Amino acid sequence: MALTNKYLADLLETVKKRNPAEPEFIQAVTEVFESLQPVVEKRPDLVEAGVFERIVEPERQVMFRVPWVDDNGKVQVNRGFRVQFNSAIGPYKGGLRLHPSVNLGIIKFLGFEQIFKNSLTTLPMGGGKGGSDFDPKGKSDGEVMRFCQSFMTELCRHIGADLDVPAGDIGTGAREIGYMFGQYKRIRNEFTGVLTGKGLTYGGSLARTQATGYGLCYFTNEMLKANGKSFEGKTVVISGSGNVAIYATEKATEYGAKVVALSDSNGYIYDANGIDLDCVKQLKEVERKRIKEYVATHPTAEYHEGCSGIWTIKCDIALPCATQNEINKESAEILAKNGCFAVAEGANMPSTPEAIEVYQKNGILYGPAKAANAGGVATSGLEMSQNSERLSWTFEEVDEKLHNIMIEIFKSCDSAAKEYGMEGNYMAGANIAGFLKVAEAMKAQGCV
Ligand code: NDP
Ligand code: 2IT
Repeated sequence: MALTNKYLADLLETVKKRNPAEPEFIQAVTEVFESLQPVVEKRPDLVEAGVFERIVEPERQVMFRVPWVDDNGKVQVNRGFRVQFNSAIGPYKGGLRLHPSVNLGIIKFLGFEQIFKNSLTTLPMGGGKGGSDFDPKGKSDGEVMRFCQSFMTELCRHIGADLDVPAGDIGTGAREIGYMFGQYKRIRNEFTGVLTGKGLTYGGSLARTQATGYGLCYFTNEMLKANGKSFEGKTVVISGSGNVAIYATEKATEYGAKVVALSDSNGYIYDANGIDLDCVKQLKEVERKRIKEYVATHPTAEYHEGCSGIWTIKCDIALPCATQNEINKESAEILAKNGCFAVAEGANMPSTPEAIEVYQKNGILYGPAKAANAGGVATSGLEMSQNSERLSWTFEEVDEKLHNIMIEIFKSCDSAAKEYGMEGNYMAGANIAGFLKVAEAMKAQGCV
């Protein structure tokens, strides 16, 4: 979709000038602006209120030094980030990414996406994101703990249960959240729901671990049903082998699909018999090993070096669950040629704009990240509710709420797309539906 609306095209130029060297952020804004063109035409009041200019500028962003001492007694320095993007509909909410590739532009793209995603969940959460260029891989538990404590020593000044509530993302799982929570509690001398994704013994919610992957499958199932299709008997390829990929594999399998491939940043495994998820959980969640170890116990499975090869495996449904821009035009064309009829995104922005064009040209059903992976943050919202009422709900209760939220998210995307004349374009629907709630709140609250 080209950006032909002059007002948004001019504003995008300003965003580009103001944020040089942030290609991922520009990519995310461009996609949203393209979808919002009919909204600009229909809603001059939102233009008048300056909502578009304001929504692309974070309310606040913090960058800080994170010094820590490694196991050899040497001082290491990482860079920490927290971008508090938008608080129109609730406290800032979004994960913390720990990965060597992290920089301000990546955190801003993630924070920007989070605004619309959180709005779609129907829960009162604003958009934020943070992280560091620290790489937990290959570090000892002691090193990870010292990093997390140093990170939180600064971050704790900027967050709070009613202000900004971080959670996990790439590289930040239960271990890291535990160390960060402990340090927050110690410095602030308060036990509050300041983080989500906490352990079950100290305020975490049942089903939060499963939520993003399960939610992705709940959303995909709705999208398939609405188009006369289902998971039953289908072949599925899932990239990544982290939190999202593992629980997407579990739920897709429960729905009767066969998941035949998973990956990590080194390569991918193909198991024509269907992935043995217990083995993957043991390797990844317990032993923190590489995915290639899978073939040691599954000799009929194959391991291939390199990530993008996973998209050459013939499948019906592709669920990218690793990282941004992992499916480019070429990979999308191979998926289409092999008869793939649905792509739904567990990762944030895993498809390049050119890949999305290929899906659209080939009539591939496309579930965009900000709708399809919203189950994680939605369940974080449910964790916040449980913390506020100092109660904990059963797994079934949380899972049922999550399921209903994903059904509602699909409905909102579907009906916004129809209302704005783009039936079946769930990307446009997600962007419009997510935007409108935040925009109304921003307009109502005046020029802030
Ligand atoms: P994990 O850290 O648990 O797993 C990440 C997985 O993706 C690993 O298999 C990792 O491989 C792979 N990966 C990471 N970076 C790259 C890269 N640059 N190239 C290739 N593979 C890579 O993270 P999650 O499962 O939590 O997150 C996966 C995606 O889902 C991210 O895009 C995240 O933003 C998104 N997401 C996560 C949510 C959550 O609740 N956790 C909620 C919504 C979205 P390796 O081990 O080799 O690094
Ligand atoms: O991208 C995401 O939505 C997440 N990493 C989850 C954020 C959260 O606050 O649970």
